[in-house]
Amino acid sequence: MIIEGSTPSSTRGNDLVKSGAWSLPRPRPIGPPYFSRSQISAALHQVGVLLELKGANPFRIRSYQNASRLISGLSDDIGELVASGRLMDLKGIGKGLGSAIIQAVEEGRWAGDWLALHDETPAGLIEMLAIPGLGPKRIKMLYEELGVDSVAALKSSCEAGDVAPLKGLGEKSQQRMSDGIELLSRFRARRRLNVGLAYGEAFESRISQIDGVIKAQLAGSTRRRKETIGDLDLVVSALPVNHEKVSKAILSLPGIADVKGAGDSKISLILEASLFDEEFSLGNIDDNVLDAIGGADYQQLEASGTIDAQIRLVPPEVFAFTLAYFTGSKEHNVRLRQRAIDRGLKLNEFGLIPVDLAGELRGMEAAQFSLPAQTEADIYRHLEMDYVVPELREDMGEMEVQQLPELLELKDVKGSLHNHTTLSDGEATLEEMVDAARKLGWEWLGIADHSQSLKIAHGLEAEDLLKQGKVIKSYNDKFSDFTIIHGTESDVLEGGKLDYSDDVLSSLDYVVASVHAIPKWKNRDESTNTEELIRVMEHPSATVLGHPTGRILQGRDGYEVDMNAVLQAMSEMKGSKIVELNASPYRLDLDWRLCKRAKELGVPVSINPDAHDLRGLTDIRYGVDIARKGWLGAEDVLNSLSAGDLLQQLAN
Ligand code: DGT
Ligand code: CA
Ligand code: ZN
Repeated sequence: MIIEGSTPSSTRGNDLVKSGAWSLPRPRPIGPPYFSRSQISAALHQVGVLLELKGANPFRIRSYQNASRLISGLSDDIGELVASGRLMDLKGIGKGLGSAIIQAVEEGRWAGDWLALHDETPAGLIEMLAIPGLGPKRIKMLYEELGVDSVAALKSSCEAGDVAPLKGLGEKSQQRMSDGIELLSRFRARRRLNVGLAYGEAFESRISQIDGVIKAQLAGSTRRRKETIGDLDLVVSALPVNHEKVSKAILSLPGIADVKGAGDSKISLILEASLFDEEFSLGNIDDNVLDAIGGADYQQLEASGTIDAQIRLVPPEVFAFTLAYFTGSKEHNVRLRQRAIDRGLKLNEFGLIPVDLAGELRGMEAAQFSLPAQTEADIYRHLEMDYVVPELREDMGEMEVQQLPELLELKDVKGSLHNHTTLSDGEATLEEMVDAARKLGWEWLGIADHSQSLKIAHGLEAEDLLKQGKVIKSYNDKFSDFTIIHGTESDVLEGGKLDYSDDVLSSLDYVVASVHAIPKWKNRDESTNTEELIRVMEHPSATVLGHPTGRILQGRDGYEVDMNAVLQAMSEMKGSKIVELNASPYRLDLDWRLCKRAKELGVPVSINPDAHDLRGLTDIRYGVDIARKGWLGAEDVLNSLSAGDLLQQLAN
């Protein structure tokens, strides 16, 4: 079955071109109005840009740009504006443009010349519009002067140095284009967990509310809480009689930039940020991090970004099997299938089928003989093993271990150590941070502002740090139900030394030692870095190793370091040496694969949002996700301790 209106609106057939936000919006199946105000505005904007690419009359281009702005700034409902005839009265909406809008809103069809404009523009030029900082004028010039007609062609031209000599450009523009292409390809390949979860959870919730849907659940790498996400996978359960209706309703949800395919049981979509009720925002990004991920160009990409989603629509009795299959990981599934084979069973996305009953039958036909499973736990039970939570399904030992660990939960968290205030580069005061931490239900909060040598982050002079200590002490004297714990994020200096004198350092409750001279560390070999990190942690005052590799996800790799050796050395040092799991979704450093190692070595983990504002504290959730993925339980992390127990451990 092909669902009406589901043919991909981009018919150019180039899989590399994620046209996404760059096709004219698709009409909602139920109308009029067939389009929303923001869709009409977006379409006008697109037509303006395409006209510019084509080199149309500047007045004509401007009339589309102005109309787009005008419509997006209106507060009236577009349907009413059209129905009442008031649209044509608006200053700036000419006759031709106005009737095109009316046709779209009332009939769900875009004007023929708008569609033609899309079809006659080379796909590669549209693709190039996604490169941050590159507009239609320059694309047109590159096309005319150099014959550049795709992102790949532009990349080669930049590499060959053909772009710089063009009029009005130069080495700097050429470099900027190169960087933009690199940023775009990185951005398109994978997205960070927080972005995947934001889109995935919003879409899951919208689908759950559709009439006829029994259950909708996010699967794939997002459900397994991988640090980055390729695409979203969702499994939806509904009675077969409702499948057609549910499919149609899914396709009419807001936030769908494009439909790549839609069939009886599988829908393939591109989602965009209009999925969210409120404007999509990831909040403030720490300057240092923003720099590593592409600065303003990155913010532009994120705002207009899209993410692919695969949806499987299945009958309720198959749901648990399909969910398990599409949750993966592939490696975990391979192990499960082998376990099934060993028991004379065949496991697939449709069921767990006794081989002797199904014979030669395949797919859903064979599935009628499946063992029943209401939930995934039933599947594991049939395979004679304990339920494995999604985070652990990576074939990292979960199939062999006698007993799976009881994992940390968000509700176990009583506080976190590494957070900033306005004294260094934070956006909230100490009092505001404490208030927010109390609201999260925490019992204590660690403040570790930057140290004096880190000038760009307004590191504190020793004197100010000590003053901060006095303020904290008087707070703690006043309140008995909440404790502020005083530390510093001491910059690691030349030769593996810590910032501040030993006297100052030993007056604090704890010291987070963090490397910020990333370029220098990236220019050195692994053994030098490893030795230096070990030397840092040997300092009697060094308690927590902050963001241990300095990586920025989707931005830069960390410096080379043998973390196994560092953790091993830390486990043998005198006193309590702690490794940070930085919970910022841009870092998630310590890597989850190494959390398990820290646990085996008995090195406690401190999960830290590294919050620079109030919202930043809530990043703790990603840290908990990654800690779970790394097999950590409440007993393996400092965050679950009471303030008293924590202070005692830190005093060791
Ligand atoms: P991603 O999207 O790259 O972040 O990672 P996943 O894990 O979401 O992978 P994806 O989207 O390719 O597929 C979702 C799940 O579906 C995957 O974790 C396991 C299952 N799956 C997909 N393709 C295969 C396959 O060829 N064989 C097996 N055994 N499982 C597959
Ligand atoms: Ca996926
Ligand atoms: Zn830091």
